[in-house]
Amino acid sequence: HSWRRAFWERNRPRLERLVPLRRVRLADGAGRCAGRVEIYYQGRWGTVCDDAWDLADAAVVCRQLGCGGALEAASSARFGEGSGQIWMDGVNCSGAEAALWDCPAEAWGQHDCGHKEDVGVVCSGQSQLEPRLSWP
Ligand SMILES: [Ca+2]
Ligand SMILES: [Ca+2]
Repeated sequence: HSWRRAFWERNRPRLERLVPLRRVRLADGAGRCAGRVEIYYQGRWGTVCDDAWDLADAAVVCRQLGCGGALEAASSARFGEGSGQIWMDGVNCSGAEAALWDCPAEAWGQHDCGHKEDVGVVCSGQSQLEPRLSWP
């Protein structure tokens, strides 16, 4: 079905915004704006290796999540070891990218790491998106 492929290629940026094929979240931290960086890609959640991980990279994740600036770029699985794929390694953001996967890095899934090197971030912002479930 080449027409389908052509349609997809022509509309890819809009379609990916409607149906995100890649997502990012922070796991096992205090709230949704701190924790281990996890990336959803090809139907599976995975992690990011700490080789070259720094504050510029963390800033991109924090902005992408609507969590303000980055206070810390955590390495060595400070928020615990993830599981599954290690999707990114050698991440080298300038800090201006809209998404972590817009940053220069090794190819998806190419790494020389173990989960003991999973990265995390601590962002300055609090969750703006999650409803509060308790009374003040
Ligand atoms: Ca970096
Ligand atoms: Ca590496």
